Amino acid sequence: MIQSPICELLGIRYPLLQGGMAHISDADLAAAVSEGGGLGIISAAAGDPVQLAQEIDAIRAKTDRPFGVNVMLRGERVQEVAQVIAEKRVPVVTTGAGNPGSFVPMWKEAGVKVIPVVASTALAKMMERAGVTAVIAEGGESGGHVGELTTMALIPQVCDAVSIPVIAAGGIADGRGMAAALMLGACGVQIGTRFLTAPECHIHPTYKEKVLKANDISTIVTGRRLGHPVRSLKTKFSREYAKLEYTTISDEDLEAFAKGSLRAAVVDGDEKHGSFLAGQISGMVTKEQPAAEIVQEICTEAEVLLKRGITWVN
Ligand code: TUI
Repeated sequence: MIQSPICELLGIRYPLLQGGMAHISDADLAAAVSEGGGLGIISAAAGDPVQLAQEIDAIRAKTDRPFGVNVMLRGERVQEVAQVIAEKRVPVVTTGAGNPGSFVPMWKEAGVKVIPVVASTALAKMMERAGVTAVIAEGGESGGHVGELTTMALIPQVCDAVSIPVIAAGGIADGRGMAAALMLGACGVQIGTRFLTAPECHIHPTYKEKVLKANDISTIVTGRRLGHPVRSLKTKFSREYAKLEYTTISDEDLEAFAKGSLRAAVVDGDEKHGSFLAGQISGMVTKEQPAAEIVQEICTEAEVLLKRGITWVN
């Protein structure tokens, strides 16, 4: 059994976190992951503090195990969302798409363990100085908002830069990826895309179908022009957006073109207007599988690989 320092730190059985996917990760998915021995994470990206409080109550009704809430720092009503997390004394908070520095003291005071997502060594070091519990270093293979570096390049550099635990994310879908991340110095992994096809993940069936049909070159990064690159599945919408970025369209019109696209994908399965966020490993997601089984399968696979080592090394 793989037991790393973050298991004890977070009170979990397996060092595997489920990504807090915007408009996707709810109490059902997060509870299933936490019950399976990982850390389930609810997304607060919808920016509705009342709904977040309900989701927190819902997961507490489903499981006694630890869970987390993810705050998308570019999202709406971030201050109120941050306050709900402190008031509800959520066990763990993860953050994405920015620097959560101003919220760290409030969360720490409330006993919330803070684990920011970083895409560079600079932010990782700043976060360590702010007193966070650990960092998630996320490579650009991931779905959604992406940084510039790959997981392969980012993880060892972040591990060298800080002394707190580093959790790897981006491009990890199975035990091979997990074992590799641990060899790079990470003490755990965060996985998003693989959970999209779990029965506890309530996205539109078209979204699931698109992930299941994806291959290695099915994703595209758009949004660089506006400073927030996002990886999604190639669709009519994402290809059109990619083209528009290189035209004289105004930033406002470009932004308006993508408004509501996450909900259009998740809720409506709308291929014309939807942004189906997914990582480069979508091609490795080939079946529907319960979330708890995913957690256990990945960790068992990694354990076997790490124990066996590489057979041609004497
Ligand atoms: O945040 C994510 N992934 C996301 S957020 C999201 S919602 C969204 N909706 C519409 C448009 C764009 C996004 C979907 N997926 N992952 C964590 C992550 N954080 N990846 C990269 C970063 C990051 C990048 C730069 C974190 C910090 C950072 O620092 C810059 C700064 O502000 O200092």
